[in-house]
Amino acid sequence: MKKIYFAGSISGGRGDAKLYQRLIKMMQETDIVLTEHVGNPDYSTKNRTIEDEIATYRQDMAWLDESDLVIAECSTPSLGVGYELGYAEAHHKPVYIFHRVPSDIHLSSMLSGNEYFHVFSYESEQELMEKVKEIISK
Ligand code: 6IA
Repeated sequence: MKKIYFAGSISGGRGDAKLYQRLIKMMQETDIVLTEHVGNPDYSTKNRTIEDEIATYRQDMAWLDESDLVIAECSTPSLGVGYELGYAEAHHKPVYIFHRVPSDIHLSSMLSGNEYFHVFSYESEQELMEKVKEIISK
C-alpha cells in the first residue's frame, strides 16, 4: 500500500471539497491517504489559534515527509497547496497535478512550467478518477 499525500484547497476556497472527498474515497480503496481531512466539506477556518496553525503545519510537513507520492487537485488555486508542491519537489517526492478544463482559471505557470511536475488536465470526473487510479496502481 502506498502512502498518498493528497493536496487540495482549504483556505483558497472549498468549491471542490466534495470532488476531493470522492477522489480520496476512491484512493482509499487500495492505498492510504494521509490527508483525508482535505475532503471534509465541514471544515471551517473559524476560531483557530496560532497553536492550532503550528500543529497543523507540523503535522502536514511530517505527513509529506512520510508520503510515497503527492496527488494535487489544483483547479481551485491555493497558497498552501503551492507551498506543499514546492516542498515535495525539494524532498524528491513524485508529484502529480490535476486541473479541470475548460476553466476561467489559468493553472499557475509555476506548476505548468516546472518539468519536475507531472501535470494533467481533465474534462470529466471520470477521466480524473481513471488517471489517478492508473498512477497509484503503478
Ligand atoms: O492555503 P490552503 O489552506 O488552501 O492550503 C491547503 C493545503 O494545505 C491542503 O493541501 C492541506 O494539506 C494544507 N492545509 C491547509 N489548512 C489546513 C488545515 N487547517 N488542516 C490540515 N491541512 C491544512 C485546519 C483546518 C481548519 C480550516 C479547520
